[in-house]
Amino acid sequence: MKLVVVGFGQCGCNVADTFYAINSYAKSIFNRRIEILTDAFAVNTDEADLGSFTHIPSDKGHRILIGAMKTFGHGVGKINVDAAQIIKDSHAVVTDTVLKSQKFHEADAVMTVASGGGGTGSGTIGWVTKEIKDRTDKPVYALIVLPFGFEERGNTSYAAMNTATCINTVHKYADAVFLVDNERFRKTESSLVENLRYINGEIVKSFYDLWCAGEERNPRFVGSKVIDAGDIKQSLEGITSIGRGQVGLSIFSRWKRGHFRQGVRERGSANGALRQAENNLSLGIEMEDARKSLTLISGPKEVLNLAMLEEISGFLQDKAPKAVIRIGDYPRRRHEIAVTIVISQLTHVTRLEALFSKAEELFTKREEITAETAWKINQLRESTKNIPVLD
Ligand SMILES: Nc1nc2c(ncn2[C@@H]2O[C@H](COP(=O)(O)OP(=O)(O)OP(=O)(O)O)[C@@H](O)[C@H]2O)c(=O)[nH]1
Ligand SMILES: [Mg+2]
Repeated sequence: MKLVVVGFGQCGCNVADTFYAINSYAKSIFNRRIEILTDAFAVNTDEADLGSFTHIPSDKGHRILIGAMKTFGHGVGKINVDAAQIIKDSHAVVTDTVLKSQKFHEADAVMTVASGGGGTGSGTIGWVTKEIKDRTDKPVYALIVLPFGFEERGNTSYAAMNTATCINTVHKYADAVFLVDNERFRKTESSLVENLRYINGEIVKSFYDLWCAGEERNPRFVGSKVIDAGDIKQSLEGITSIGRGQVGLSIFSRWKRGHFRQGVRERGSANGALRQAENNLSLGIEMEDARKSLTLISGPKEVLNLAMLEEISGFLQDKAPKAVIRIGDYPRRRHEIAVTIVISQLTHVTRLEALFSKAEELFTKREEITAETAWKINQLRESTKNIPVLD
């Protein structure tokens, strides 16, 4: 499956940049020689942020600065309402650039990416998602990054309020909304920069085999149950989570193949990768709330067998009895078994419900705080009304 990726705000641009990098890796003659992106774009109100990543080409057709007349290139400082206004005035620049990009016709879908917690990304992604959706037949998938837990604390957390309004908007227009919860990937001992780099890597890695599988042209690596763009489109709808797990195979395994114990070991590895994928899901969910699921198992051709697919399919049917289950294989990897799972059309997500109710509480509180602040400032002015001002 080939995508056009458009990142908004700092987080969105960083993730889009990581997608760009993995596409270059996939295309390399030393690797898969597969193209999974037709192009990638970065959109921001902050000029400095647009210069802070490395892979997306640095011409102004790929790194798009919006709202310069209003922000002077300095961002919107978490106020997503301002960003939403800016994109309403300048959305044509972004949408035209994406739709007129050279290989747009080759793309199977568009992916828009932003964090929920910032101002620019969360305020602009919804409008552009809507515009692209209105002007093309291709599906548009949004990827929203949820804030770390600490960012949502307090009575004035923009992170919670912005994320809630962002998801509410994007959910209305996108065909599917991938949610990635920063909190699920956090490494307490590492710096913030390392955390973000690690999370962006994990996000992009989890899509890698999935996008590659249907683009594979070398018959040696084409699965017997191929997952192509059609399967992926049918499997994605509404709130969606993705996860990936991988278990290494012993370097001696190819010589022991055929022995009954080796078969058991390999099935164990597939099982381990599946459990890891479940644990690594980008959003904490209950699988029974899903109505669609897609699984891709990737490993050496001789290792992938029907019994493995059957076992994984049985596991998913037990866990998500109301979901349509699609499963496929991709005989690509040599030294490991990797499993990617996509859980979609979720009907209930505790994390999201908690976030919406927290945001609602914060919006009410913010009105109270604004009214109280105005009253107190007025009082302060009153108390100085008999003191002369040096005009
Ligand atoms: N996973 C991940 N999260 C990020 C990254 N950068 C920022 N975040 C998260 O995104 C939120 C902040 O949003 P940003 O993307 O920095 O904000 P923005 O869209 O640029 O908006 P403004 O700077 O307010 O104009 C916080 O919740 C951060 O934890 C990143 O590279 N990766
Ligand atoms: Mg920013």
